[in-house]
Amino acid sequence: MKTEITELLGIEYPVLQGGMAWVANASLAGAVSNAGGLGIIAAANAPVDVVCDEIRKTKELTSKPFGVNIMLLSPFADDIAKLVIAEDIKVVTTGAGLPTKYMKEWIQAGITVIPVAPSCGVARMVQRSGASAVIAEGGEAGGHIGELNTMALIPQVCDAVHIPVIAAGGIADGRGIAAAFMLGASGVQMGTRFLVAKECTIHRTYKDKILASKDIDTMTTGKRLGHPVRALKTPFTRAFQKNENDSARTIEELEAFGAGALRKAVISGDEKEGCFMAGQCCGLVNKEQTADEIIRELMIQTEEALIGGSKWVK
Ligand code: TUI
Repeated sequence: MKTEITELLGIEYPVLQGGMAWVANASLAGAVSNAGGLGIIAAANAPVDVVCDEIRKTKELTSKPFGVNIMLLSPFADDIAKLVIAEDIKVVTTGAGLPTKYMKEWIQAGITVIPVAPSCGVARMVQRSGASAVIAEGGEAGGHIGELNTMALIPQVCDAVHIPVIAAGGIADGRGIAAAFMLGASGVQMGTRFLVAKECTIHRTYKDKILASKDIDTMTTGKRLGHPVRALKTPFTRAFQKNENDSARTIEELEAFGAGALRKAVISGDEKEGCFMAGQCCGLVNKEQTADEIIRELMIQTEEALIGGSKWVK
């Protein structure tokens, strides 16, 4: 499948794997890249040496292109920004903020920069600072999200910028990919579907919860902190919501309550204190497959949906 995105990134299929914090490591990224998509390592809140290790491991696992996602709220973002240049990383995606101050140096180093934008304004800003493409992520996505949903966001971002648009948020199968193309995107980014990839090393409980989840099983918390996060409904997210609605709780108390919760879900499958981030499409994710099987199935379904769509045309 050839699109502006496969050409830009030198990959076979227009599928990027989300840069999921604590989840997207060398094992997953290497497998997705080997399957013809773009595997992405998440720098998350990790220090440079940890991210560097994952980069080196990924280089051993695949000779195909892969990317690094920089979470801009990370205390180590400045260091990771330098690391991607030193390690000759070809593709950088960013999330949770504006990467403006790093753009010049990255572009000079020949890096293809693809920031996440939750709105047209942010998409225009990153285009102006030299982004090669933009990931327009709707609020159906798991993790830290913006306000708009994918269906409304994608066509508006496509109209707002001239760089290629990658759709994210709520996409888990070929119908979603075909729909994203219809809205004007030339690629997709998927996170939740890859949580249950065989090469994804998250705790067994996290995978089982995704496999068992249905449409209404996610919720958002953290609006009061200025960074809403979508995750599976669990005792933790319900307790967080209760604290958030309690005006006696300070921002600091809330931050402390949430600290480390994603790690607890990923590493120890802790159902009481873990935050199991997931998108609204979790109900579509019902089986474990290798990254290769996932991407092959997605591409067959996408082709079927795109060809099938012509039945509406007289
Ligand atoms: O970044 C994500 N998803 C994430 S990051 C993350 S780690 C985290 N955990 C707890 C709290 C905060 C972060 C878990 N999931 N997706 C991409 C994304 N970027 N979503 C929204 C944005 C975004 C928001 C504002 C991008 C740019 C932006 O710019 C405007 C501004 O004011 O900075």
